[in-house]
Amino acid sequence: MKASLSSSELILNADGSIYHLNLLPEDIADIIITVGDPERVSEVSKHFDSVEIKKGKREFITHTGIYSNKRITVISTGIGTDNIDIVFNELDALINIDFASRKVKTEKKQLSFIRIGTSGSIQPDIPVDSFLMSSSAIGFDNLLHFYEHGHVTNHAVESALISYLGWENHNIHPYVVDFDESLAEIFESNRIRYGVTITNSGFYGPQGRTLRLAPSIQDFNDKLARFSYQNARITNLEMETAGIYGLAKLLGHRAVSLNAILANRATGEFSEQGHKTVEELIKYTLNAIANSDLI
Ligand code: R1P
Repeated sequence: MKASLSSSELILNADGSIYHLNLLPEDIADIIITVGDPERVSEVSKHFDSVEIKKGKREFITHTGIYSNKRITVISTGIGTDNIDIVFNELDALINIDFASRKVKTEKKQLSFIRIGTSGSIQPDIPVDSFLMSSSAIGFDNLLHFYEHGHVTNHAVESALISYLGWENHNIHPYVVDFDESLAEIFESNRIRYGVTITNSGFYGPQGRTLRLAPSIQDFNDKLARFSYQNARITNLEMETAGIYGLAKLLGHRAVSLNAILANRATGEFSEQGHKTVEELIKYTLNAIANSDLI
């Protein structure tokens, strides 16, 4: 007999919805687009043929609707892997835990997650306004280390990076997780380049930006940009992808992360048409979903 989850572990609101996301099991589709910015949710759902659900709480805004015969949910995660922890555990609970009995279901369902996010390139040849799919993500945040089997990682790259950075005894232990290849195929085209994405726990110091506080690691981004392993190099920095890839893998879901490159940290440029670039990535993603066998 499986134990029931207590009220303090599986927290439900008075209407039976899950605690932070404020959603009921029937509110979500099997195809889920995640975006960071809550305002980007309607930028996606404005393209839907119809919208059946609009709900939200805090930074977690959800719209579910139909686009070209596909039922799709778009949800904002806000910024960072701490929020990814909430969004992925609660979305998974909506489909894989029976809320009446509070027990994990025997038959698990798989979701397909597509992140439409923004990111900064650290390579001069990856220009602003380009699209990049993260073929793997390196987490410098610590999220995955709090889960059993959280080491769902590519150990070879991880060891090479730790040794390259001289971080054998450092208090940050990077974890490396790959995308889901079968899901990635849907979004392939000559418009998309592939890259290795670093996910970090902040936007300034952790991404090598200095306003008033000096960084603890000198030339951090240049150092990362020069790392190479079996012809792969680190291409860009953002704040969610490693958490998304890691939790998707641990929970048995599929995930890819698509990045609109808005900054080039190597050349110091920032996109002058960021909104248009994100809009193009949204249309690109929806079109790829429409032409796929995803259901
Ligand atoms: C920082 O400005 C935010 O932008 C990027 C980072 O990952 C971080 O969340 O992604 P989003 O535009 O999807 O939020």
